[in-house]
Amino acid sequence: MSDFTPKKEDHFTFGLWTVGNVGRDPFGEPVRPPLPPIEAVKKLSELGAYGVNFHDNDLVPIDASPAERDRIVREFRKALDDHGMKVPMATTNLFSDPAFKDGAFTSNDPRVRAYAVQKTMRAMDLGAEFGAEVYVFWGGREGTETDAAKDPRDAIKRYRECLNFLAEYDIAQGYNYRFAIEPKPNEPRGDIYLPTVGSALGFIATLDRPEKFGLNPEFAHDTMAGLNFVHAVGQALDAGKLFHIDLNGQKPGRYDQDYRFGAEDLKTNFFLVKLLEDSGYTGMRHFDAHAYRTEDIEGVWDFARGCMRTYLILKEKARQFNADPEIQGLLQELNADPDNLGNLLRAYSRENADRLSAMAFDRAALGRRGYAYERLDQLTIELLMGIR
Ligand code: GLT
Ligand code: MN
Ligand code: MN
Repeated sequence: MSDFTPKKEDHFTFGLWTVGNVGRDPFGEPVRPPLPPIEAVKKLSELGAYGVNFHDNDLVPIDASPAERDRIVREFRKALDDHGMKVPMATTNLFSDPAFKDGAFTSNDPRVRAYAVQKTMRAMDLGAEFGAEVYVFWGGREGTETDAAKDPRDAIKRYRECLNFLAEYDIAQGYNYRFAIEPKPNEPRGDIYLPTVGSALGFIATLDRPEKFGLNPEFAHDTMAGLNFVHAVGQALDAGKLFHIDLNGQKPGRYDQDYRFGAEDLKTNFFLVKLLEDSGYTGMRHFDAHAYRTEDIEGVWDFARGCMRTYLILKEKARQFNADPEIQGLLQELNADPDNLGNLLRAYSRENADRLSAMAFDRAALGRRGYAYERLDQLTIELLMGIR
């Protein structure tokens, strides 16, 4: 039984923008002072995190001179080295600047699209300087409020061209990034292109180098749309496309809340952690979330501690679930296949088709069967509540 203290090998990471979130919202001003990136590195390392991720401008202010940029990079690298922290992922801010109000890669203005690609090239250079291996594309502004403005086929075509261009840039520079697309259904745009994991998977298949592209799904983004995030992650894993993951907390049907990981819907989060652990996913466990707006800096560190601790507790619960004789017995019964029919369906052959055609099924018996999912779910709930 672990004491749930995070360790480097747990691969927990935080965006600089997460612990650095100042608590601004559409109705209110910041409630916390900006957190210097070097402070974030120091404290997160102390708490047991493996690394930090950043947008280009989280680290280097957008109008910094080359000399300023060099100084910031130098000091940040020293802080990483001093505290044994990594930068496994990097990304571009293609959403804050008013220039991106009609989108970045999908804007109707070709100058904006060109600037967005240039800004991304520079941010890729910066990430590569720190050894980032995953590069995230969150197209927060890639969307519309009115479809009068843009044919969705044009938007998707422009998106594709920009990502193809950047993939070639990556190869020419020898960076070898894995590109991870992060879907979101809406907010800040009325509707965002590539709203779900499934739509991103479909889009990736149309790119010039689909093998370079995968997913960075986020718990809050599927949950706010009422979707089942565990299923989405399962599909990404099945496709070999889970390159990265954003973990946080969210209630369905709300704005993007980005709460502490596990703060909402423990059961779904349990199945999520179990899926990640059972699948042998080796990527980062990235928390893309922030402290409640009520918090001061102490509350921010409580938040960061909580994300990691809850993950580790759920991981221990997953281990218990997999070792629980009653639960495993039920699962074995449920999946029993005395007639070896799973094999029959594994691959088409003339012989299998003939065998299947000749089979008689007792439909009434199939309909009478009870699956005992009530028992199974109650056992899961009791395990989660800590009495098993
Ligand atoms: C922003 C967004 C996140 C994305 C970040 C990466 S930026 O915080 O809400 O979901 O993952 O660009
Ligand atoms: Mn995210
Ligand atoms: Mn979010």
